[in-house]
Amino acid sequence: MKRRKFIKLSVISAAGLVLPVQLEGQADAEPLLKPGTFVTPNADFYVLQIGNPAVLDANTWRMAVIGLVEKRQVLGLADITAMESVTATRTLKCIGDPIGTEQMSNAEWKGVRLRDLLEKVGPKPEAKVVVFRCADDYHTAIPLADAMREETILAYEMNGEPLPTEHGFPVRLLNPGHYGTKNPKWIINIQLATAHESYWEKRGWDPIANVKLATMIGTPSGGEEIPGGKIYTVSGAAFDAGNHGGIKKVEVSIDYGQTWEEAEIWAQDTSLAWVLWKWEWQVPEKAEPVEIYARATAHSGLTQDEIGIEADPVGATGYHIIDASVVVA
Ligand SMILES: Nc1nc2c(c(=O)[nH]1)N[C@H]1C(S)=C(S)[C@@H](COP(=O)(O)O)O[C@H]1N2
Ligand SMILES: [Mo]
Repeated sequence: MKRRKFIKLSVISAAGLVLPVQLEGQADAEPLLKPGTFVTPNADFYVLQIGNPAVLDANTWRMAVIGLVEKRQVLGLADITAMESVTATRTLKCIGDPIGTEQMSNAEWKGVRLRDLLEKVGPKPEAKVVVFRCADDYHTAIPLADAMREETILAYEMNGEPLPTEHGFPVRLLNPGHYGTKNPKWIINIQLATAHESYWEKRGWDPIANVKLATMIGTPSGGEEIPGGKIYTVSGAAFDAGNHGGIKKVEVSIDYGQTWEEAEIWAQDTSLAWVLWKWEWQVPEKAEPVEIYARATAHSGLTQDEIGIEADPVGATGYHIIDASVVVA
């Protein structure tokens, strides 16, 4: 067997406990990621935060918008839901997620444009960042220019329901192009400022947190036995959060990256959502171990590299590789 030229990624990170989902290891099982699971149900959406979820009461919740503004405001939930709403499909991914694990999910969100709210308060010219303080003592900041983008949303609904407690009820930020760290939940205070050092930056993580181009294999999972002599559907997701123009193609290799087969993209939305892909493999009738590689190419022309980096501190890169074995009855 050819040795893989691959640096093993570490699997534990400070920005999140990695809790791998237990999969049924059936070779003939339905793919884990398929068009029917393009939108992750709320109950299956990954959950990650520094402590316990904050439990807030919609009736008493207030959000102050303060700092370098012309006219500070204190808003209740009714003030926000009365504003013009937008809906969008958005994928969230944790910066601490080693490529291919489970800290990535996709939902349909409803909310308001953050810029509509910021225009109400009028940022002063010296304001450079928008700081979000949260009920669990988490805090993070984003550049004012990012906050003013049309796609930056304060969300209050997720898949047609009020934001579930664990996903930030009553209001969270959806900040396109950026890992979960820059998508604060349970927001209670928004402050315009000149600079801010955020919770995870103080602990060494990237203050920018741009999502990296990555592909994950959902099926098969590691160690699975794949029956030889049949067609097997390899499938997964790819995502660049729009940072490289969106996913152009996904390829799979079963010969350690010597040759690549193009996968079919069978579910997609804008580049701010993941794409789901599949590749029908005619499995040889020969019992042997196999390593399945997957990589994506973005519209910018960037193709993922085999050699990866660990998640800490800027987010993981490199191929997702699944070790499995072909079995013959
Ligand atoms: N208030 C608050 N918001 C937070 C966090 C947190 O600890 N507290 N964690 C962030 C991180 S690291 C991630 S990956 C996402 C996860 O969002 P989810 O739990 O809705 O999937 O929330 C982000 N927003
Ligand atoms: Mo995260």
